[in-house]
Amino acid sequence: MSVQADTVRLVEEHVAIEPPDGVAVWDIDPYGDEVLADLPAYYGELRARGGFVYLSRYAMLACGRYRETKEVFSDWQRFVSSRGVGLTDFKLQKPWRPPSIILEVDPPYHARTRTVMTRVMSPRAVAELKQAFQAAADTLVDRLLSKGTFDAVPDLAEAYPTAVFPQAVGLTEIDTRRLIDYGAMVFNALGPDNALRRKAMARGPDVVPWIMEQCKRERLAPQGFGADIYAAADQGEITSDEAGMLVRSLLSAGVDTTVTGLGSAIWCFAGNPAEFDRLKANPRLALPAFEEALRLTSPVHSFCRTANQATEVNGTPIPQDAKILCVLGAANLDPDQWPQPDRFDITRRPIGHLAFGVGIHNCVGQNVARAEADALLTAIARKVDAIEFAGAAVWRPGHAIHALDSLPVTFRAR
Ligand code: OVV
Repeated sequence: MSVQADTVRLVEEHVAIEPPDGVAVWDIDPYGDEVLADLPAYYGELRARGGFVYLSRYAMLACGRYRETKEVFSDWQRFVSSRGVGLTDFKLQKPWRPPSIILEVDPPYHARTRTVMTRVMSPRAVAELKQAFQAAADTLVDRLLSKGTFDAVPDLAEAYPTAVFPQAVGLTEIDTRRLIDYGAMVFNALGPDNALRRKAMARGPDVVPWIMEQCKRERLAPQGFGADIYAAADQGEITSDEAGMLVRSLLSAGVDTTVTGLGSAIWCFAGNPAEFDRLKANPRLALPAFEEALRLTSPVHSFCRTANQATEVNGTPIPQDAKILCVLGAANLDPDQWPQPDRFDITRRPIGHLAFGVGIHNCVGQNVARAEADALLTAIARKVDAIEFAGAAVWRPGHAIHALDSLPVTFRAR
């Protein structure tokens, strides 16, 4: 029996490439506990080693400089998503669930599903939710102020999106735990079969059947993103099976991401009281502040692409079939792109950050995420005088998500 199941070279799930000429070989495990416990340190080391590094443990490439990461992410023809955006190459190994019909596909198929989702979460559609989002934010912030000291991960970051997003989708049964745990499965499935992935996947038998049930038309409210997706099926734009799969995408990507982004935004303000003072003085900075918190903390820290052909990026040869770990979190802190990258500056307006990705697969729900953040940070700016740490912030290891596990804070009323 192998006692080293977690330290063997895990390459059977994708094509093992040889290190290209001029690329540094790095024997780090980017999915190891030590790395995931301190991502910013790893980001800096990754960028320092070059535009690309060869991860010997996985026989694949990684990039973390802004220029290369953006180029790989921007070119869906050379760097495909249809072979999976995690370590598994769907050409070689069966994915753990039927692939997403929007994330894990390429053009031309991608355009059809993407068009539906773009319309369903258009600025106009999201604007209609603003009042409900603001009312829920005001109520939650009042409740948190009456508590005073609380853990901002469960009590704020998880509480807010799960109070507004499932309703926006039109779920008629809301199970916060299962929604959050499904996100943890989907994102941790992108990494190797290690203890972290197994722990998340262990929730599958309880969570997956429940999620799939909620995607059915008869389970969804007559109004909401879910109903709007099924309306596209009525128009013949997609099939009704595809509609169910797109609802699954909403539930895959819409909960843990916003939970994480909002929690990390509060962490940014707790650590930067002068920036919180600027937000209080001008609550209209709520959105630019959220954008900056996304750049600084990158809720989705990494996604992979697969090179569908031999090519070259900024002088580095890329072998055909290479998996490339694109470390968005590292690109968002690249000093060649961002002056004083580690500074939280709510007026920076970090146009071009990669926290929502870039290219044809960039986050289709970003208007919804921004609407949630705008409502919540606006409520906080109006009602809260100070945000103080009430204990140590603890980060949670994740194969793709960079999230807080615990954030004890005190809200002082204005
Ligand atoms: C993890 C993730 C991100 C974006 C979309 C999806 C999943 C999906 O299931 O479509």
